[in-house]
Formats: sequence, structure tokens, C-alpha cells
Amino acid sequence: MDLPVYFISDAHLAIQSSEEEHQKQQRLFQFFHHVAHTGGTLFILGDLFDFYFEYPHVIPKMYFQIYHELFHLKSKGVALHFMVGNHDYWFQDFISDRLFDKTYTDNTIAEVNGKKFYLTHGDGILSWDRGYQLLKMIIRNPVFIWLYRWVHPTIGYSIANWISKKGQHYEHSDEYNERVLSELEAFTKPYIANGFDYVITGHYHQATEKMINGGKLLILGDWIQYFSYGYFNGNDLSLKFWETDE
Ligand SMILES: [Mn+2]
Repeated sequence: MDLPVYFISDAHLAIQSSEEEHQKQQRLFQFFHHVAHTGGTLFILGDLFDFYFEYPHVIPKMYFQIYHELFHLKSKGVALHFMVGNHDYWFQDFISDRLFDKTYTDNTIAEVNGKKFYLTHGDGILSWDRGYQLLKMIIRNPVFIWLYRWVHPTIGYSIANWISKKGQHYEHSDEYNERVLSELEAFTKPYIANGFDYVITGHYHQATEKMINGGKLLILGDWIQYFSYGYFNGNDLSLKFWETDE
């Protein structure tokens, strides 16, 4: 991977447009322009889209601008890596062959400049979240996906929009964040003990970096409330926050 490497996750770009959504996307695109300027690699660790479902001949049109911005980044020579999350798992070849240089459907390891990374979107890690682990099996099930693909897109997207409006609030209490952090620390320790330098995860909508036994756990935050990103310059990995005037 070319240096520097930028890591982001959880932009949850919305199906429906709104002024708030427009502001959020403008901020993300400013960051992209910065990345285009420095060059390197952009690694998106999942949930770029709040809902993405691609069909053999059809892609969702509401994300036109992000396709455009990503394609621009790519044309500037920035390498684009995308690990799909629990909101954008249902891609096809537009994502994997046209837009991104590399797409990952599962956790992966990477070695950059002699440093070892363990990369995960992060869903399904929490020990108390058995219900989610069952849901993850269903939404990744090929038969379920095959069936959903035969539902008319207008209906398919209405269902997704309904679910997305019902649920999802991403601001968590300090107490909840502490509980998540201690689980993720326990998850990270064996990797550090086995020679990894860094574990990076998204999904939890908290922006935290923590040294663990000489390695580091980085929880990426999001592009809804934190506008945070991981930055690896070849020697060190750090958590940064995008300021609009950068
Ligand atoms: Mn997620």
C-alpha cells in the first residue's frame, strides 16, 4: 500500500437527501480532496453507505456524487480499498471492479512498511451481542441475498429506508463506550501478542486510540459526529479529526 494510508469508516451516506446529509458529504469530499493532494491509499473500513444493494445491471443512483468523488481520487492515483460493513455488504462488480482497487468481504491483515495491521469492520465482536451474530449470518446468507435481489428495487429500498429510519442512533453514553472499549481491548490483545502492531476497527461510532502492550487499538469513530480518520505515515498510526479549514 502506498503511503500515507488513510483509514475511515461509518459515513453512512443516506438514501434520502437532506441539508444535513449534504453538509456531511461536502465535509467528506473536502477530506477526499486533501487525500487526492497528498496521494497514498484510502482504506474505507465499512458502512460507507447506510444501505447499498447492487443488482447485476443496476446501481443505486442516490450515491452518484460519491461515485464521482471516488473515481476522481482513483484517477489521481490514490489506491482505494473497501472493506464492506454490515450496511453495504451487498455489492457486485461495480464496487469491486470499477470503483475500488480492492474490496474485502471479511477481516484482513496487511503489512505496510514493516508494520503489521489487523483490519476489521468490527461488527459481531461484542460477546453480549448474540442476536446480532445471528442477524449477521442471515444478511450474509447467499440464499437470502439471492431472494432479496428478486424483490423490485423500489420495494427493496423502501424496506431499507424504513429500517434505517426506525433504528440507528449513533450517539452512545460514556458508560456504553467504556464497555465496548474494554471488549475491543480484550479482542486486540492476542493480535498484539502475536506480532501485530495495530488493530483498526470501525462500526462502534466512538473515536478512540489506545496503546496496548506496545501495540495500538484504533477505533475509527465516524463521519457523522466525529469526522475522524486514522493516519499512517509509514512509522506511526494516529487518530485525527478533520477540520473544515484544513
Ligand atoms: Mn457497522
